[in-house]
Amino acid sequence: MSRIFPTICVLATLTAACGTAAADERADYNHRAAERDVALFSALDLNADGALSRDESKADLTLGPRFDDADINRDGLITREEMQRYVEQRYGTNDVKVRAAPTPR
Ligand SMILES: [Ca+2]
Ligand SMILES: [Ca+2]
Repeated sequence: MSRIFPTICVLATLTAACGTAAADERADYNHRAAERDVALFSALDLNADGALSRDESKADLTLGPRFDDADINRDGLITREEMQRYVEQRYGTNDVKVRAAPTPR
């Protein structure tokens, strides 16, 4: 018994450390994925109206199929607010912000 207890303690410590590392990796992955979606939103908004139409979103093979998930009110446009909410819900992060639309030229 006295020899087993230290081994159990070491295993418990290693397990906890692995769990923390896995959680950190997941958080990093989610943060990068959120940044990618936010960058896509800006890049695909070709007419710079601050919203993505279904046609604009089709230019990206990963965002197009998720259009309906992000278009919360189903009006055929993903607004900045909808994209912000989508990113927060999908990736569990609120530290990646959808930027305002650039000033039209
Ligand atoms: Ca647009
Ligand atoms: Ca919408």
